[in-house]
Amino acid sequence: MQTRRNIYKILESGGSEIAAYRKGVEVMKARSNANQNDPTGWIFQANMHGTSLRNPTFNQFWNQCQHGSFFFLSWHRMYIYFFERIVRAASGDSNFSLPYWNYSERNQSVLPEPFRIPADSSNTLYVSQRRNQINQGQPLPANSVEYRTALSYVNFFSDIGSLAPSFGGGVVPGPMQFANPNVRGQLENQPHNVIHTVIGGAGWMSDPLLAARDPIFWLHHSNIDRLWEQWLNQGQGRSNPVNNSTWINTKFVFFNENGQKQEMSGKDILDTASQLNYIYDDKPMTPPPPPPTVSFVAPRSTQPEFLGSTPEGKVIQLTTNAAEFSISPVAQRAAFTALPVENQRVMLVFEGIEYEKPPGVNYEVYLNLPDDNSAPKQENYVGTIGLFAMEPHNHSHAEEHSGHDEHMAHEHGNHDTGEKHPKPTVVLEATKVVEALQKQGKWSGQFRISLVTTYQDKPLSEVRFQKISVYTF
Ligand SMILES: [Cu+2]
Repeated sequence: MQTRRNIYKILESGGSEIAAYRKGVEVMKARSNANQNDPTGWIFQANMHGTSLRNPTFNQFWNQCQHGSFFFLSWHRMYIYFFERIVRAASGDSNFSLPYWNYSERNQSVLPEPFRIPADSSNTLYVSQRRNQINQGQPLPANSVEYRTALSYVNFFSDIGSLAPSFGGGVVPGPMQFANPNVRGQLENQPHNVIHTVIGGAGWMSDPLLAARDPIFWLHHSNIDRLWEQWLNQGQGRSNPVNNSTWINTKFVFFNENGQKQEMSGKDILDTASQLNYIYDDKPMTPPPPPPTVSFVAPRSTQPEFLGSTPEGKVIQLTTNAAEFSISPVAQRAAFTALPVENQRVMLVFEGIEYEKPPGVNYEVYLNLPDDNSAPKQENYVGTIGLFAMEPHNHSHAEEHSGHDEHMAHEHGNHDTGEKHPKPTVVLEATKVVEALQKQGKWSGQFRISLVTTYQDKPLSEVRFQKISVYTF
């Protein structure tokens, strides 16, 4: 049995994982340099997640990553499982397990030192294509690492077309690299997407076509995989979608440490210990701290009740680091000022999100901030929209490339404005903020929604929302 350990514990108490990871990454990079089509090479493995490179023989194995659907967690579990085996063999350390980075612990929110220092090419775990603040050792912003809200959702998935939030994402009929019409799963949005963009800035981790080239990608996904285990361990009805035959039976293709093709499907990865021979060092775990909202089973098939939205047909275009929108509940729901009714939930829905290339920012969402120009207050914080893996990738426009070039500018999406792309939706729950404001007598029934980028930087590409709506369950 292999144990995936906390990277900070490894740094404190010693362990062979970091040296083995260095060695493994080095060997894998050398393989890519010798033969770019070696499936156990560093770049090939990253291409399996995403790439703008094209190769007639290998296209079928590349660009497989699953985002925006209920395959998000299962596909990434399979992906890092085979990667871990490849590193183990390449490193020559048969005990190697992929560490995880638990950035949500306050004293562990700095990018672990081996990934930052030395900050040059002698360090195979360092890449310069990250946000400067992160490589300089600044802690990740506190809001960005919030995971308890995601873990509070009991339902793994939501149905096609439903606006209901879920832990693991929306149902899709089959694999889709960017399942954009869907509502993002809560764990995928935050912390997963948010952390990608916080680390990446204008660099690799913000872009699904380059993200897996950063050695920290794999520790981030090891942590997301661990949070899936934590979610299950909380019980109270939480379970994997074992009755959904699409989720259980859809096969994905990977390569093992010998470069042999391997197929895997949902039914092969339900129990990490008995099926994949690994556990996390915090299992069995004590339940995580109480979530900010009580456990919630979103009604999967009933549609929530519409309360209001920004003007229909007026696309929101964001090029700034902050913006504000007002929404008045529709007339017949004026009684909404009496919220909260017991068990009523309030959801902010950001529909039809779109950009041409990764914007490298996230928008934090605040509700009804005071008009005094003070810094955004935590009691008004609803959640963060993680702007990752949402752009309308259109591979047919990319050129054929035979070589690999890490710094190659690549075509993002399709600039033919006439074409309609399916666009993703993010749902953030505002119930606790509405309740808190009401308790203080500050709730007017109006929704004033503020969007603020985490580092006060502007998006690298215009971010568009079809509209922002408010719904209640
Ligand atoms: Cu990811």
